[in-house]
Amino acid sequence: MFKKILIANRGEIALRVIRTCKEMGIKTVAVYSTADANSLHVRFADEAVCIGPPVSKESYLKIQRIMAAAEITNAEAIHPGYGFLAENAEFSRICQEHNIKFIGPSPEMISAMGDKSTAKAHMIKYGVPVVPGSDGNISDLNEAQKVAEEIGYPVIIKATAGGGGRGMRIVKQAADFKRAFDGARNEAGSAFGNPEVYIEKFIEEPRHVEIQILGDRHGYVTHLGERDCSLQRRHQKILEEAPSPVMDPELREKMGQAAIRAAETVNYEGAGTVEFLLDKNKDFYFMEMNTRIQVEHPVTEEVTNADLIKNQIEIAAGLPLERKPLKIRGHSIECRINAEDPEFNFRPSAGKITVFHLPGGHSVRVDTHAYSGYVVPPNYDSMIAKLIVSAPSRKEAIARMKRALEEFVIEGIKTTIPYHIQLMDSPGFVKGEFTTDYLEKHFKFEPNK
Ligand code: MV4
Repeated sequence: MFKKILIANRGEIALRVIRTCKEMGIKTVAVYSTADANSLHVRFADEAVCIGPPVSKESYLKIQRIMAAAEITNAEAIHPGYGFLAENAEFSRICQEHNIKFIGPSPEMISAMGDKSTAKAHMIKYGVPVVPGSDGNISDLNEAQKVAEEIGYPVIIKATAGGGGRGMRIVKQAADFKRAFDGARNEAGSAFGNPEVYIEKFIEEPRHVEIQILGDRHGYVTHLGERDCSLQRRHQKILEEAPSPVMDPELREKMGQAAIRAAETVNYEGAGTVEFLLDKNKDFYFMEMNTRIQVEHPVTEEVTNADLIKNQIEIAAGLPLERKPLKIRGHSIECRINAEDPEFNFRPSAGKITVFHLPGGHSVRVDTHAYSGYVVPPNYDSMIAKLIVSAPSRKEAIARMKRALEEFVIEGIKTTIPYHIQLMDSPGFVKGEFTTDYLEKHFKFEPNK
């Protein structure tokens, strides 16, 4: 096992990794920008190295500085968390070249799954269901229009290098195609340095259901059930839960086996997530594969009893996964608490937290790096806490979440807590009847309620 791990991240996920390392008897190295000098991940790590100024490009994204920090502290492995360098193939390769274990997949795997057309072609080859669409990327407008006609409108144009909805266009009718195609290619070109796009049938009002998988170096791949991540705003997840309210054991088995197949055929090593779109008829389609630990991993931990960070570290050290049948117990919900003002279109609300009182009690978990007196810097992601609850049933989990949200006191900045409190009473959410457009089309936050 590793004696020392460097965490190439900040905030709650850096703290999350440090906690598991401590429990495993592994020493930790934090890296931090000058904006994070007073952050808890710096305080709780055994050692800390300042790697630059607040702007991410000069600190958390600066590969040479992170490698230098690993070398001077003799770290044997690097955990990248999520975001920043977690899905950067070059970083994974540089770690390899320096004999530092990257706790995540190989550079080849990151590249293969990061390119959406390549990933989709792989899934087709191994019988994982995908949305009908073009055979790979299309750069010629006339050819693209022909394919769109064949598929039938509405269609969706997606950037192969895409993510977060950038370089993506929904096209309802042929008359709008040229504009959308040019727009998608331009946006993809400037956002990712790659203008290539592909075309798919647009699935209307789907759910976003993803399967957590783990693969070890010995060729064994298993899944830990699903998370329902349909509740999003502008491609930002707001609330996630496990299990999905629409899942049954048969569908879970089918989707789980599809995810395992997707990963097995590439000898996937580490923790990963296979995202699916689930339509009204409960047909599911591969969307993309994430080769990192995800923000919403705790809801899976709560219903399966796993420690996914421990799994990642053991897999990276070459240990075999324990082979045991999947057991899902109860229900878990995560609310993302962001430093944003829901009264003003979720505008960022950085600054000093004057009062920070955590909820507690039965089956309440809070993953956060914030505390009373903490200053939320304006430079990074606005998420300051994840409130995770579990209970025997979904109904009890919602009641517990509402109670915990009401206990949570954060003063000095605006947060999304009031938004979540109202969501707990929203009829569609309570019934478990919601799709990816629920928050933007069917739920309205009322500021003065
Ligand atoms: C789709 C889709 C409908 N049909 N693909 C959004 C981000 C990117 N990962 C893929 N996305 C979508 N792909 C087809 N063929 C709808 C979306 C989509 C979406 C997916 C999951 C969660 C929220 C979403 C919000 C808007 C669009």
